[in-house]
Amino acid sequence: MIDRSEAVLAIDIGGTKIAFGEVVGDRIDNRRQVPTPRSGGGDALVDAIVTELAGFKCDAIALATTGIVSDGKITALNPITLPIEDNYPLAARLEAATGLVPLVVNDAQAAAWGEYSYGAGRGCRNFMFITVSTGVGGGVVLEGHLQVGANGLAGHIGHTRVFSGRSACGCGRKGCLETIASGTAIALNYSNKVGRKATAPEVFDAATAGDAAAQAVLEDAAAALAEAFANTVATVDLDLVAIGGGVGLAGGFADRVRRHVEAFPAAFRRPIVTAQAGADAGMIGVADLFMKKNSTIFD
Ligand code: BMX
Ligand code: ZN
Repeated sequence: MIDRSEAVLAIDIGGTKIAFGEVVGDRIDNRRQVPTPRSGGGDALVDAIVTELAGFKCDAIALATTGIVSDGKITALNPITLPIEDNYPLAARLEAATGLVPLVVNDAQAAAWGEYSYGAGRGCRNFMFITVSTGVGGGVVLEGHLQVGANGLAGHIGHTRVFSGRSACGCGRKGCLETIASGTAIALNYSNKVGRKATAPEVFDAATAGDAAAQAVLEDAAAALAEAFANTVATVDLDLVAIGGGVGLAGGFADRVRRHVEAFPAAFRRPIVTAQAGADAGMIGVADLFMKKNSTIFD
């Protein structure tokens, strides 16, 4: 058991679930989760969180959330992942409901900090974490500083464009990485190819069983991710990249990406490793950021 007086109550808001846990360092206690309300906007999200808070005793709250976070407000870049009004004042509404001042950080940025501090990125100077899940998210740590960016957009690699993809992305662009490599895209692209509905786990099972269409969809996703990695390496010169999320950690996926990266010219090649903190990296990262929030890690 962890000492609750030292714990931060960490909350991770995703498109399908909200996870809660009491965090000290990289240890999580009292972990639980509830479904994300998909209608009712930001107020429904806050109500769901406040209801669950009754089961916790922490007097410090830190939130990792899908979407662009700027100044405690969240905006969905891809509203298909989380339908919420623009600039929803999540921090202010939670403060009004609880009397506690929360820290709010993008989920992939928080997870990047969690992996950098306690997981696959330990010892790196320039590190990127990429989550391949409902969407494709990312976070970058340069010289020990988490990059949030001028408007909270830093690390959103899922909305960079690779190859000449034409599919419409929920963010309003065409051909984003997220339209090729996210769990949502893998399920949709395979379903369109074979003419019946399939989920991302079913695509992985079909690929393992030798289904050529499933293998092609996963290969396209891995190739697109590898290109996006190389673009980022060329921009900020990373030491290594960690890949996580339900799809990123699924059987053989990181190896597929690695094979593409290994075919690049040496200057663009970097080690691709799998994330170590699994689904909890966002909660661990945001709790750590909360503890250090008066330091200079955000600079
Ligand atoms: C989307 C975007 C990112 C997020 C990423 C992964 C929204 C609501 N989210 O690109 O902010 O980091 O998905 O999110 O626009 P996840 O929910 O799939 O983990
Ligand atoms: Zn996009």
